[in-house]
Amino acid sequence: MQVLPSGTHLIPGYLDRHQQSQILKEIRDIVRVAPLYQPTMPRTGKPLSVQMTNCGELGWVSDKQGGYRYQADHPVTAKNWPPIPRSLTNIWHELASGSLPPQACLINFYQADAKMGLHQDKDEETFDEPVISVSLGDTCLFRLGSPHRSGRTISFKLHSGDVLVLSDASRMAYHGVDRIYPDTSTLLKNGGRINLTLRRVTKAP
Ligand code: MD3
Ligand code: FE
Repeated sequence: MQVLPSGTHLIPGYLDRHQQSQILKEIRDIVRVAPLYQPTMPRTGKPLSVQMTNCGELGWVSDKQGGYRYQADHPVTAKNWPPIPRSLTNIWHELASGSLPPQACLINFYQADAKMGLHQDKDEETFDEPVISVSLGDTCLFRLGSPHRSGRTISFKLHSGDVLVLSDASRMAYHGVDRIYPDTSTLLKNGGRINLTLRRVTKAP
């Protein structure tokens, strides 16, 4: 068995198939009003391979001009993000007990060739609360390091229904998605992987 860095809690199969389908249906409703878009890198304008949208009062966005940031509106439609479904806020309160409710839920969609380079999540004003990640659809190879870019990393798979909680030391850990394993889940009709990350963004008032 693999030892995860302190503050990392992986809960394999936290969501059963019925719960996964229910959440997927809610995500499809969200994507209908807040369509997936292709974010681009700050300065270079190079597209990320992952398509994104959000729900919640704030959403994470990135483009050439404005860089990485949180904002209340969709960058293409200019409409406010739809609310985070109860099914997801419930998971947050089950696993991040005592935290205020999540403000942001980033929805990442990976097709077979998409990946996410090693990075830290540091666009939030506060790092005191955990980040909670929900995986749906095809399996991925996830890589988790330390708060130092050159630190050692461990790799493990994330399967549909797995939930990962990153708190304390692991909240600032470098992490990324090295690859998607196509056709490893039947949850999404046309394949691919969805990752949902629930976060607090602003400092408590
Ligand atoms: C470790 N997403 O959206 S989720 C991201 O699978 C992101 O889509 C990946 O990295 C994905 O920023 C990984 C697991 C995850 C999320 C946030 C973390 C791991 C984390 C924050 C700190 C440390
Ligand atoms: Fe991240």
